[in-house]
Amino acid sequence: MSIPFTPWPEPLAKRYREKGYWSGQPLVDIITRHQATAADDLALICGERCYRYADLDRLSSHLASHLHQIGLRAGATALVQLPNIAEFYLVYFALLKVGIAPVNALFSHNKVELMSYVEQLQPEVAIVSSQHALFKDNAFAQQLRAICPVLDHWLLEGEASWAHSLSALFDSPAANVSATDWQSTSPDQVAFFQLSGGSTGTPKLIPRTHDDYYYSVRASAEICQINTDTRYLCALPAAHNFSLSSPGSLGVFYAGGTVVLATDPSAMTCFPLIHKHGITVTALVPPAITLWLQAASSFPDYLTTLSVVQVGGARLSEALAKRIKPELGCQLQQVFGMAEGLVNYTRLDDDEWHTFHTQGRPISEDDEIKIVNQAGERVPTGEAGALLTRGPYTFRGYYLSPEHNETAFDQEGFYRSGDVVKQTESGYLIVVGRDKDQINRGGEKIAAEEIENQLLTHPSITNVAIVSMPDPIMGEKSCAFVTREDETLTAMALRKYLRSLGVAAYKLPDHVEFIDRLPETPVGKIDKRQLRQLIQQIKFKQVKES
Ligand code: OOB
Repeated sequence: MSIPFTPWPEPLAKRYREKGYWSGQPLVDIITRHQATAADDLALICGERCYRYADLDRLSSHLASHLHQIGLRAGATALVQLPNIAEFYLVYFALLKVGIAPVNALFSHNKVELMSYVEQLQPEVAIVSSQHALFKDNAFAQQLRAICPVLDHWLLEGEASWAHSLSALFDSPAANVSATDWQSTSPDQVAFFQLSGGSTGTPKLIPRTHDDYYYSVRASAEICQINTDTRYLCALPAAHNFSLSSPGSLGVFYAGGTVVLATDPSAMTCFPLIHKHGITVTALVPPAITLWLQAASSFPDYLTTLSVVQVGGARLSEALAKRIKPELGCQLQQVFGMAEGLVNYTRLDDDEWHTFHTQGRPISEDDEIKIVNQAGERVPTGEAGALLTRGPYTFRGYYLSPEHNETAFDQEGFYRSGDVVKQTESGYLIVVGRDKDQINRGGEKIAAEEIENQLLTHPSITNVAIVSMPDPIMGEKSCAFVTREDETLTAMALRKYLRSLGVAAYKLPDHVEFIDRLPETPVGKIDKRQLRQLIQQIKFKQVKES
């Protein structure tokens, strides 16, 4: 049984193979390749726990044997939700070994997101943590089971009695199962699912094949000059495409370096870890960089080993970009990527202009970039337009979403990223805006339509539009413009309502404006441009008055 996905057209697939991008290796090769030569090298540090490459391989095989023993086979899917702990990688590699494709939900995800993933994927196994409020008892697990009758197996990290303990499954292999019994999926098939930031009503899943993802990991490790001496601090959510593969922990494992896990990207958490473990590289979103810059002078000597800090996920201002070297003492690398595929990096030997002013250039010479105007025609170099892309590691279709895929791709199979960019003569991209209906809250993506749909289920709300508003730290925050039937409905009640539905906390509107009527465009659509201007005026007035 194989997992359905939209394949690349054969001529392109042939080209990607011939050029060596698609190597025909399964993703788990990232750790198994070290067993002959570097099994004893330090791979992962999580708190006081240290894992060598041999340990990653052995422990993930133990879990793989249990997954096999309970009857799970290649072609199945899994729901995984774990915080930044070593088990995240052990589980990931175990699932890859037996050919079960996981979706790795963010730990900040809540009922709404998990229900949507489970509904779409129909996983047979869920691996979750009792640290998460949803899994303190089995009530929510039963709700998931109700929408997914095949979800028979629950493995729980942490203390709770209602499911099998995950940690026990690492202790020893299952009886009568050996590594020759199980098999990963074929390298040209789906390895796992990435999460789309989304701009539609339901969160979309991105099938990633072994071939395409492994290429992006190898090429990223090379561009970022990762080697056995690299000590990478993973401070963003481990499942995010940036911290997983750009080059992320997988790039570091591939190159034989060491990954150190941080629970969160705050300076208070990260600076002592950098100091203690001699961290050389890390990846951050712009709001975290702002906080690091504020804290750095109070911690002299803590960051001396740090040589590169990557910043991506949202636009980094030039002003911040220029402060990184003098104040943190390390080099900046800008990263503009997406879970759907395309990743751009400024190169470590770029001049200052490219490093400060651009968001980098694509990984591959076979990443095809199209920048078009509203009529869909290519714009001249240097002019802004909508970014479309296709290439050896950019997906060709969201999971089981034929209708949405019709509009998400153009006739030639280029993915419409929803970003508005300019390309320099030197081939670098500058992100200037967005034409997708999404709020980028400091790297966390909110699909406006998803939250609007949730709010429209409230009996007192007659209409709603979610737009971004500028924020000095987060870059953007979210603002809901609401028309209501009941004048007593408050912003607090509305947020409470969303929380009761189980929407992830970061998606709750930061600000609510009640309004008599939502402005419309000449064709009768809600005029979000006008609303974005309106909230800026309101905020500006409030600042002036205070
Ligand atoms: C990364 O991935 P996603 O899937 O969470 O978000 C992708 C979107 C992009 O389409 C763009 O709108 C925005 O996030 N974005 C940036 C950016 N990096 C991402 N906007 C401006 N400047 C940047 N440097 O965010 C992601 C995936 C892999 C590597 C890095 C980031």
